[in-house]
Amino acid sequence: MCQTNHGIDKLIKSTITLQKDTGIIMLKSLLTGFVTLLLSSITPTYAAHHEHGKTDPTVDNILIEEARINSVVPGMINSAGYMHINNNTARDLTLIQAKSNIAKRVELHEHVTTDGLMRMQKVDGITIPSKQSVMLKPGGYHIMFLGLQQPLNENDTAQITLLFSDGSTKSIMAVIKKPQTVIRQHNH
Ligand SMILES: [Cu+2]
Repeated sequence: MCQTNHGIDKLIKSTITLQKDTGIIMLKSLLTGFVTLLLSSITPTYAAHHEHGKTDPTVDNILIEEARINSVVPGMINSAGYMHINNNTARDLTLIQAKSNIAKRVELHEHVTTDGLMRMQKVDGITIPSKQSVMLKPGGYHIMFLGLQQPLNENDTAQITLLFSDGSTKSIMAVIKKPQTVIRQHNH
């Protein structure tokens, strides 16, 4: 009995203290408001991040390295582009098309040797197995730029858009560099 009374007494006392000291109450409500604001600002960020992870876009899991296009001397109408394509997705992907404003036509090519002669030919696609990479390089797969619409000077850059079999696209910037290997020009 005595304890209960003492408790009530304490409560009354503390209420009075709080009412007296409005400064503390204001500080308390400010703090509560700040915490609420902090929580509300964290929640959407977390939700957005979670959403991003859930969507897992293919395009973020295709890594392009060392993209380059051969520079040309005046009079040359075609050029070739190379790059390493890393497929970090869980499925095989096929590069089915490349696009660029630098040429009238852009094709996917490979080099083949028949009767000791190396020549280029068009391919329908270049498949990059899941978790593997494919190198587009001189003497192998390459992107062919036919009917150049602009000069290709060393150290300039040009945009290439890659289209993959699952419908995803990826735009990259390729650096224009001096050809590493002399490749037989083909006649289109
Ligand atoms: Cu070619």
